[in-house]
Amino acid sequence: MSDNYNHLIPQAADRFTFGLWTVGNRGRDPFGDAVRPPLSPIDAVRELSRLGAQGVTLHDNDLVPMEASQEQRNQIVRDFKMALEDYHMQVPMVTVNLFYDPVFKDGAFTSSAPWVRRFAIDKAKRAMDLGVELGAGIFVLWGGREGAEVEASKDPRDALKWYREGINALTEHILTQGYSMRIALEPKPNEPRSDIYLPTVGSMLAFIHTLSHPELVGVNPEVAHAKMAGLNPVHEVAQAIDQGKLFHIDLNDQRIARFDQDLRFGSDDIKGTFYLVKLLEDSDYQGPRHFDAHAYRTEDVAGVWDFARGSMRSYLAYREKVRQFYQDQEIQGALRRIQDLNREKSGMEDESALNWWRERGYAYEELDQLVTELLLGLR
Ligand code: GLT
Ligand code: MN
Ligand code: MN
Repeated sequence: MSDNYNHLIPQAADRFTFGLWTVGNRGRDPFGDAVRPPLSPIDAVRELSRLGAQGVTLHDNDLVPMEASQEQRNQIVRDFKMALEDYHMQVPMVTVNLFYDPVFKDGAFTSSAPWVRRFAIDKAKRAMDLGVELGAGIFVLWGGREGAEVEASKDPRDALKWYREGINALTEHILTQGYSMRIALEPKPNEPRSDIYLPTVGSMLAFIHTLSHPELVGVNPEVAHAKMAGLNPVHEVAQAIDQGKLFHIDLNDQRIARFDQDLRFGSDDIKGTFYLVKLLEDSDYQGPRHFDAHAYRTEDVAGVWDFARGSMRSYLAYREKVRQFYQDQEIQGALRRIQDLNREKSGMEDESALNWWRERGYAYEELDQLVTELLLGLR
């Protein structure tokens, strides 16, 4: 993919990041085994740096195996930090894996068992410590196992109370340790649980206001998760921005009414992606553009790097389309005409004004066609 489009070459200032688990995804699915070899965190850092990413993100166990001794852990972290320095890469966000180990099969923070809840909270605190050591300012929490299949097994009000206690323990940890870290909760409606608690951005935002330190907690919306819930990711992200709660974002793509696909960003829903990039670029969101997706299972190692390169390149291409949207005379003219019409009859309250508003057309067909043609490369 070589060309003369310099604006499609990622720069550190674009703040592109990838989870170690994304490029490290080995293509396992519920029906088939791994199709790609393991990728070491240091190799991921080197390759992503070469491709123009600004950083990587990780779960505690993407870097430090669950069974590592304290000594092994320290050595792994030392080597990793050296690689970050060598390749000028950052770790703006870390998260904790509270879903893989069978101990969490009926939930972590929302487990009915106090022992499991305590274990989950301690593990999350240690992941935060690791994050601080790596320079991360954001701690993402995706409660993948916080859900249920058998509603009779626990009262959802208890689950929410325990969830709240868990997050409160983490903000307490931030404050007692003096960390400058904020938490971003990531909603998802289902998978791997039948129903996951707090399934949308809206429910997370309402929950955040019940916490003891809501100022330390925001959201990490994911495009695919909103689509799985049948929602419009642009509106989900807009609501987070409106509340000052967009702390982080997971970029990918998803077809509706499908399993959790984690498709490459911007690869499926071209119009939806355009409006999401437009929203992010129009807003004052300064955080990372974090890709949480993976290469198709058909791909070998080379395909993984095509996936990573394509994710960033597409973001920049969409961003370029946003620039063209603002420079396009016809699009801007159509928008101006619409705004002018919206100001019609102001001050008039008679029957004729009422009828004018009833009968008027909004000319959105013309506007939408212009945007469609812009995205199709006809403009
Ligand atoms: C997992 C999930 C993602 C979360 C990651 C963070 S892990 O792959 O599907 O949406 O963001 O825990
Ligand atoms: Mn995610
Ligand atoms: Mn996901």
